[in-house]
Amino acid sequence: MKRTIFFASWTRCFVVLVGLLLPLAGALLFALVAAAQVATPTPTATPTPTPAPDFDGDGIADVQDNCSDHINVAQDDTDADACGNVCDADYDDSGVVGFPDFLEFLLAWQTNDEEKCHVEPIPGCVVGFADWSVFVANWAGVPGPSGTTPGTTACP
Ligand SMILES: [Ca+2]
Ligand SMILES: [Ca+2]
Ligand SMILES: [Ca+2]
Ligand SMILES: [Ca+2]
Repeated sequence: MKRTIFFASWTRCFVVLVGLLLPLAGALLFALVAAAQVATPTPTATPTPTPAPDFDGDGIADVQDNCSDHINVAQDDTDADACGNVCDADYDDSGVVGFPDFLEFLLAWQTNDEEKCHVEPIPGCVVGFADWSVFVANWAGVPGPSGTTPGTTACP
C-alpha cells in the first residue's frame, strides 16, 4: 500500500515537472530560432543602374547628344555650333532652314563641303542626294534638337 502511494506521488510529481518544463523548452527553442533568423543577414538585391535616356538609340545620352533625335554616333559638328551636322541645315545661323541655306547647299553640290554633309561619315564626304534628302526633311524647320529631350529646345 505504501509502495503504491509512493509511486503515485512520484508519477504525479513527474507529470507536474514535465508540464512545467515542456513550455519552458518550447519558449527556449522559439527564442533560439528567432535569434538565428536575426543573425542571418538577408541577401539584398543589388540595384541596377538606370541608363540615361537615349531617344535615338545611338548610344549617346540625350543630354550629351548634339542631335538627340537623329542617329549620329560620330557627333560631327563642322561649324562647331553644338548642333551636329546630321540635324543642322541652317548654314547661315539664322535659326531656320530657308532659301539662303538652300543656295549654299546648291553651291556645295558634289563638293566635299563638310558642313553641307548630313550623312555620316562626314569627313571626306561628297555632298549628294542622301544629304539633299536630309536637307529637304529639315526645310523650314529649326536645327536640332541638341542635348535635349527631343522637341524641347533647338540648337543654339
Ligand atoms: Ca542619342
Ligand atoms: Ca544622336
Ligand atoms: Ca553644326
Ligand atoms: Ca538659315
